[in-house]
Amino acid sequence: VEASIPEPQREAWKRNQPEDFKDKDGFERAVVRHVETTLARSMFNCDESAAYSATSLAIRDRLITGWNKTQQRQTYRDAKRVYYLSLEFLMGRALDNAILNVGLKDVTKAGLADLGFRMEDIISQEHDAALGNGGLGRLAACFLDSLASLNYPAWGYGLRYRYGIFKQEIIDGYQVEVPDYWLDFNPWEFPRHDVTVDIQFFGHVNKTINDQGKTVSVWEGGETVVAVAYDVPIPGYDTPTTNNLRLWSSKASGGEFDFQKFNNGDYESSVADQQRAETISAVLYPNDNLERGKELRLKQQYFWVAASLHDIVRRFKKSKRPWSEFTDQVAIQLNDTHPTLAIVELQRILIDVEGLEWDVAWDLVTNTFGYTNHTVLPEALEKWPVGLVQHLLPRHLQIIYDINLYFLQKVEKAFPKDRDMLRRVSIIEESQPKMVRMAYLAIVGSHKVNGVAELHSDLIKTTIFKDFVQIYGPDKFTNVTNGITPRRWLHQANPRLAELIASKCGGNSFLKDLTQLNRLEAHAKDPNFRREWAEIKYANKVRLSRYIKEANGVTVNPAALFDVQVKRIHEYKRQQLNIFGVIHRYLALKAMKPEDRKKQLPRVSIFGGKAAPGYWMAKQIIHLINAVGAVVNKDEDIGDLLKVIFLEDYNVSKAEMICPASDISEHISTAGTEASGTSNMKFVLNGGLIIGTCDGANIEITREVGENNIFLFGNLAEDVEDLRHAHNYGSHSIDSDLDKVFGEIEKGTFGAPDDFGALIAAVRHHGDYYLVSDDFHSYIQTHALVDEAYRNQDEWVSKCITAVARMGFFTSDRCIDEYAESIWNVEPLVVRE
Ligand code: 4GP
Repeated sequence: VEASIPEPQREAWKRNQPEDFKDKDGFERAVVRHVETTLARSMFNCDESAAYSATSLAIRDRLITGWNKTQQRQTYRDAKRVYYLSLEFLMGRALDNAILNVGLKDVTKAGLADLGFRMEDIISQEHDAALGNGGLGRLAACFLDSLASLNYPAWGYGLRYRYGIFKQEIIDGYQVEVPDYWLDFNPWEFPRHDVTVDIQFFGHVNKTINDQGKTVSVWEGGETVVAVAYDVPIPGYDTPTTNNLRLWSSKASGGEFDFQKFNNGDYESSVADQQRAETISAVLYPNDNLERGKELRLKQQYFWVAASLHDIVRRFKKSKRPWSEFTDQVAIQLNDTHPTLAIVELQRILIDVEGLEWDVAWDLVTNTFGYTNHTVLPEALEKWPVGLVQHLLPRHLQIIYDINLYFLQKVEKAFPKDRDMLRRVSIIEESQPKMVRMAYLAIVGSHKVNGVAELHSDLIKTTIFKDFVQIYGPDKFTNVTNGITPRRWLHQANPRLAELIASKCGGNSFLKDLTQLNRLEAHAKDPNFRREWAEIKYANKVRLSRYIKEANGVTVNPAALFDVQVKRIHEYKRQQLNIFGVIHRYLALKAMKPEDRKKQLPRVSIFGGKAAPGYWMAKQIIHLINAVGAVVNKDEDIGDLLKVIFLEDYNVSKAEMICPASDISEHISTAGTEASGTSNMKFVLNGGLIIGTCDGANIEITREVGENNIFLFGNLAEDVEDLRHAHNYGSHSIDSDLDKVFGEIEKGTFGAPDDFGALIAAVRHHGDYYLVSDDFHSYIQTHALVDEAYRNQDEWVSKCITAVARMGFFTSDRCIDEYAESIWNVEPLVVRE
């Protein structure tokens, strides 16, 4: 308010508002101006990278005006806002998305052509913003796109990691990690050096008597680190709404470094303090579905949560409303348990700083938060040692103990006969050392808990959170099946298919209302439409084949069936099942007479994905895939019939090229382990079929597209426990075909067998926890069905078209509307231009 221009001078501002360019000439003027003034270059030294920079800056100018107006509108109307707290936002590239969302595709394409560039080349100059590991982070990015596209007043809050997910190199078949320094030139962020928050760590708690004679806790001492805001504009599709993603960066308090120490000659320690502060936001932890319990990670969590809450509370207080209206103004969603400390921090602010009574404060807190669970894997459930929390956040630990005390008192009253219940549900696990169970804290501190697909939401209610359903009743637990943004995952990734679809769906409105895809169904058997459809798929496969040639040096036949599994490498996702299946296929081909072999359908098995650097088994899987590829790809008996490709450094922009080129993709997790999966949706939406287990969103995809348009196999979630039990206590006989595969590996066909011993032993000797052997036969048989179905191309293409026509449900727009209605109670802000 203090910085606002007085009324009499505002006329001059209004007269001089920057004008948005709308046509090609305006675009070109903006690009040339940025090349010459912002970049200080000219037509004599403008390479593609400079053209990318200038194009981004030109488009960015457009975004900023929309962004400013959105912020003004949201402040003015002061409606309830939703805050999405996520430690990961896997955004990918921004330029292409921004061009599409502001409706300047044609203008940009034509303008760049005039200036001597191809739009595709310029777009591919951009480095991915890779501030996430996998599904959880990419979901957050899709949600931001939908929130803006649907005009919700929403903010994302995250950390501005200096290093995002590492870059993967494959050297001699092994994964090697290389740092990803992505901030060299990033036109998509705005440092807000005026928006900072002091964040306290360590110290101690004193009790004092305040003015009103009340005993209050004061958290004192310790050290302070400064959070600086960096804002990233999030443009909605075909709407003036441009929301904000605020990422926090850490820096030392008191400026660059401590001048006192510096002047006293203690250079090293003055610089060391500064570096220690900056370390907090330096690097993304590279684990997917795994928590490691490192102190720095807890520091990151508190740093981010405290800065975000400070911002949220400040914005609320600006409206001068009473605290009782807090939940009419604010909804906060916790993306997994990583931001759970926000619950404790808000309670602390309300009772220690704002002086509210515990119960009044706690009521506000629980009505503010919603918690989304993304996994049932035990190794992913966050727990922090009590001692560590005590040391780092002494006041927060006290509050956690109080939350737990009041909670357990209620439980005891409601379940007086179940003594063990208290031990089971306590937020503090009475182990050695004692641990804070973050998921339980998140449940107790939220009004809604949701899973991310129907099966998953049912499973959390019957397994990990069973007792809490008893305590709170079933209504606190709900499901919001995941979705994806069709803007990026159809229009941007597959422009030709999007155009073909638009020709049958009455233009691009399906991008805003994906259920309109159902108009395609009428054309599923139209030979002309099928031909056009198949041509686009083929062209996308040609593009991927070229990339494979360039990246892997292997020539693949684009007419072959492309079989793709790209996602994080994880035992539960079972890339090992896939590669064992590939070996089985190879052996079968080798055993055939040449004349029979000729009749087989050619296949390209494509893998991609990163393993967490500390996940040894996952790295063994990568090595086996590459070892098999090295043998198969140069086997002259086999030729085009089978190729095995591992694509290095799988990321969002590569996914945009890979999804449109797939015929069949693999979503083959052990039933009950994959919470939802979202790439399954991307592949189907791009006109590929999927082979999958009855797991996660595969089940709902089947419901939507129909059983004839998906290849399901394997054991069901309800049988997994019994099977595991039988492995451990009965005799576990290995599937005979799988045994042959193991025999071949052990013969040394794919290099030193010792390298792969652990993968085999996991199945043979260590209980086959992921049911690889149990599902192997059904997996192989189902792949035979895939081959058979693919031979009938007309039928196959019809299936693909039908499946796409029925994918409307899986847009993230539907998810966001569901969250808004059933969890956040927020409404879109109607935009009156
Ligand atoms: C992932 C789940 O593994 C995946 O099934 C789901 O689709 C995705 O979240 C989004 O909900 N979980 C993680 C994680 O990425 O680190 O727990």
